[in-house]
Amino acid sequence: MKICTIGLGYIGLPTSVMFAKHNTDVVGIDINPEVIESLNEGKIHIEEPGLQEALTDVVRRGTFKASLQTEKADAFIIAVPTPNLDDLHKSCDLTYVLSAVNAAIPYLKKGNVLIVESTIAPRSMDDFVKPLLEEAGFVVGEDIFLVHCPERVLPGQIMHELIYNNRIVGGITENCTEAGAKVYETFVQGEIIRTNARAAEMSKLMENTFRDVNIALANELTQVCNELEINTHDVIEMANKHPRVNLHTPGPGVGGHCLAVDPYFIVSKAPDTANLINLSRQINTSMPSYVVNNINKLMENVGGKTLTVFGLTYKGNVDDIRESPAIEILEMVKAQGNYDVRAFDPHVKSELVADDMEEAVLNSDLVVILTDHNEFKDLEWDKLQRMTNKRIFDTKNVVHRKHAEFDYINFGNLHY
Ligand code: SAJ
Repeated sequence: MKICTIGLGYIGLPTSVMFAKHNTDVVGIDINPEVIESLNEGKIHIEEPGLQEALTDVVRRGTFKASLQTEKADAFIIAVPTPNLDDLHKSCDLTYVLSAVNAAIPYLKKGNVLIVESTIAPRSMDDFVKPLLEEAGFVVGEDIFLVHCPERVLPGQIMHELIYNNRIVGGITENCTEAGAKVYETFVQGEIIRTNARAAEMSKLMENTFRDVNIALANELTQVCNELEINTHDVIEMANKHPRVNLHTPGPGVGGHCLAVDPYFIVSKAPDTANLINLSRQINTSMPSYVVNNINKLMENVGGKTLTVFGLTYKGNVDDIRESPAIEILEMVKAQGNYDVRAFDPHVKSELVADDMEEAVLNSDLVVILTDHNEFKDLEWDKLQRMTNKRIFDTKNVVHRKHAEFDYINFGNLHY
């Protein structure tokens, strides 16, 4: 089998490499010439455990190559971004998906499978993708097998989850579903769940929406607890001892290209009905302001002038800053103009961050932890000794080992 993947980002590249590892010929397409060049030299352009070794192997074996130019194949897999549009309900922008489908069409032949892995709004396959193939003269379900197979892997664990997670395969027709399932049987060891395209679209969106709504509940709980002087984390720990309760973890907001995006795809398709989903988004997007208000209070009562932000990525142990609440908080405190603001993140290489921890905290009045990197769990306290005011504000409840000299303020149990 030969596979042509379109889009070599966080999902498309690991997926391509995984197929290539399992004796499939893969050509990966991307519009970025630098990405193509680097991949053909065997170098990855994103951080993901296990990916570099796997790429080196498949480039050496010649089962993977990257190219700017689409090629004929047996199956085409589209894994391009689907951002939010800048409209009232932040609906799903299908531009990249539809242009990838258009790029594949001239190379399609009878019997090919066309799979969309990108996260898309409900009904996108039926209402937008299928018509493009029909306009090109194909009968879907007879000539071309059209499938939505949403990616559901967790950044940081992609190489493992690609193999062991269950996979939802939703075809336009039953023939399509079967053809799609065969493609993934190449390496998937989880269950391959067969369904239709619409249910596959909605199921993927609801997985992330479930998490977003539950995080909103935890974030609301924190604010209520802080108002009533109750320790949120104690409450969560106790409540979660109940066999049917699973309260999520509060934090400075919800980031990444999934949870902060996907719920809007549902809201925009059913704006008068999806009320809880919409409200949860509002609660989670208000968290950066809540954090900044608390930073201001903490700085005010020591007359603080210098602030250090620890962690800019949207979650721990990744290098991804997309939709990161930490970046939003950094921008908000900078825009206020009240403090000299520094940032430190061992996973981010950018002019935004200081080179090392000691330099970032020199004369600082407050360190605010915004990301649960391992480096912050076990803080190297000796590197923080040159702070002016030794105060740590931990919005992720991440610091395991405390230090008697430092005033430790937990987000779920605020004191000023
Ligand atoms: N977060 C909290 N509290 C929590 C859990 C997470 O504040 O209790 C925050 C994180 O800090 C982060 C955001 O939520 O800012 C999202 O993090 P995440 O780890 O929940 O999710 P993602 O975006 O890295 O990956 C999710 C995964 N979905 C689910 O776990 C249901 C992944 O399986 C999906 O493949 C991915 O979205 C996607 O591509 O849709």
